[in-house]
Amino acid sequence: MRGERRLVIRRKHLGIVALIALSLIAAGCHPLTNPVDPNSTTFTGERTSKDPQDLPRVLPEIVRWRIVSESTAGQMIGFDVPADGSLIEPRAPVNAPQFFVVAYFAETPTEGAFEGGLYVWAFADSSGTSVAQVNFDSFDATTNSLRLRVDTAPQVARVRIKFVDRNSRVAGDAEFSFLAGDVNGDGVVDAIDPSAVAVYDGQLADESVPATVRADVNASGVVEGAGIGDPDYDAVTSLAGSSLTGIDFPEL
Ligand SMILES: [Ca+2]
Ligand SMILES: [Ca+2]
Repeated sequence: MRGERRLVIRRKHLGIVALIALSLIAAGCHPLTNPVDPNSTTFTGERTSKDPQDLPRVLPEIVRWRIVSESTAGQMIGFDVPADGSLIEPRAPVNAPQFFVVAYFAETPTEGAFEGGLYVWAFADSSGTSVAQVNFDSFDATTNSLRLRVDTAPQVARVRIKFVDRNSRVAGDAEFSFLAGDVNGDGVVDAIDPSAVAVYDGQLADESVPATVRADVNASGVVEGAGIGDPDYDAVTSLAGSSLTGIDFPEL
């Protein structure tokens, strides 16, 4: 499934447009015509092009991606998403909404930088019919990060997400996978995964020890998985048999 949404962050945009229009009127300019031939030797203006690569990038580059989930204690805990697509998100959180994907921009987006931009996503599962929705959640000006909420996150899927600006220039993209119960991250849920939970039984999910976050399969904030009857252990055993084998990353 592929989807896309317009970026809807607007800050004083209408005011800026009005200001520019008034300035052009005051200067006697008309913004829609250019009397100078761009191919003449006297042309000093900036050439325009339909090729996005020739246009400036409006949105800053995205330099970091994370996937996080809110624990029952209210903490946002998760993982950095490496560029090689190797991250497998193993959790099946008890809380809803389930997951947030966070994109960190290299610098503060300029006024109106989000105007006309898009984020695009695609999910692929074994049947090709994953129906997850990705919705804008918030923008944090302190960390220059934009947070997307993944509703009805699939338990087995390959995912791609991309941001493009109004010039169709890519600000950044990410790929990762969901495989609930794959605590050791090898792409299958089998008999090894419950033992990977049991190792961390009783420990808090701690980002400085990513294996504890992986073992906290229900994202409660603590690993409860010594054996049968413990929530994280039971969650993994109930998911045994699922796999990412044969599922390719979708096109965007
Ligand atoms: Ca596994
Ligand atoms: Ca837990």
